[in-house]
Amino acid sequence: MKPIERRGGLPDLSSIFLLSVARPSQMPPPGGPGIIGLAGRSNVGKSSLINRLAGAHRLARTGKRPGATTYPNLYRIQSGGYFLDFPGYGYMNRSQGTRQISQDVSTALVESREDLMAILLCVDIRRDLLPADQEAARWFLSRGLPVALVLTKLDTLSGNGRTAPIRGWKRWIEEENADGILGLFPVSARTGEGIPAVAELVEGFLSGSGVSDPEAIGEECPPV
Ligand SMILES: Nc1nc2c(ncn2[C@@H]2O[C@H](COP(=O)(O)OP(=O)(O)O)[C@@H](O)[C@H]2O)c(=O)[nH]1
Ligand SMILES: [Mg+2]
Repeated sequence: MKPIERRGGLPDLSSIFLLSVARPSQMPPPGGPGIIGLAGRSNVGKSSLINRLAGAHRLARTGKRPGATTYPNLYRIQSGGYFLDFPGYGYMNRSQGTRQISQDVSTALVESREDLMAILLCVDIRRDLLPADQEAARWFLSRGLPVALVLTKLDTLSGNGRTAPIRGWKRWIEEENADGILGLFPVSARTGEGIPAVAELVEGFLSGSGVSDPEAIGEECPPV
């Protein structure tokens, strides 16, 4: 794979939208470049994060309407790799049937794609630790997938307001004591704060180096 180029010191993750994946057979054949999954409740800022990482405004559709994304959306990172944006869990306004189908596709992809390298599990920094988020993290980990906890919308909280949620998640990571947890990544897609750490993480996985020292990543967190 050709090395990921850097723009002003940041990995260049420019991407194009490929397709909404209704069936696993629509995915690129296995054995190609790695895939980075994004998961989280709907409206948490997954699409905005992709846009920010890719350096594009309108690549992934963002909006306030929960559940607007039914199927996982696949983006190709030009320098090699993919973003796979899973539909938000916890949305209520889809028919049971559609919800079931889209979950089945997501589950099938998580269980079958060995080229899925890591999950960016997005959590709104203003929300408490919700059972759905904790269960999702455990589920990905149980399938051997490393999970980075991305705390989104960092700009909505001031320095002091950030302390409690970051502490809460740090405590949870300690209690969980799972090898695959890559650390906490507070970010704002709006201001770009925290984005370089996530871009470096993505680049690390796509260039095959993965993350050998999770402690090094933990230090990217603002001091609490
Ligand atoms: N303040 C703030 N709002 C954000 C941020 N990221 C996303 N949003 C807003 O949150 C809403 C949902 O974002 P979206 O990316 O569509 O979430 P998704 O459903 O997880 O893909 C939109 O109104 C975004 O403008 C952020 O970093 N800061
Ligand atoms: Mg979205």
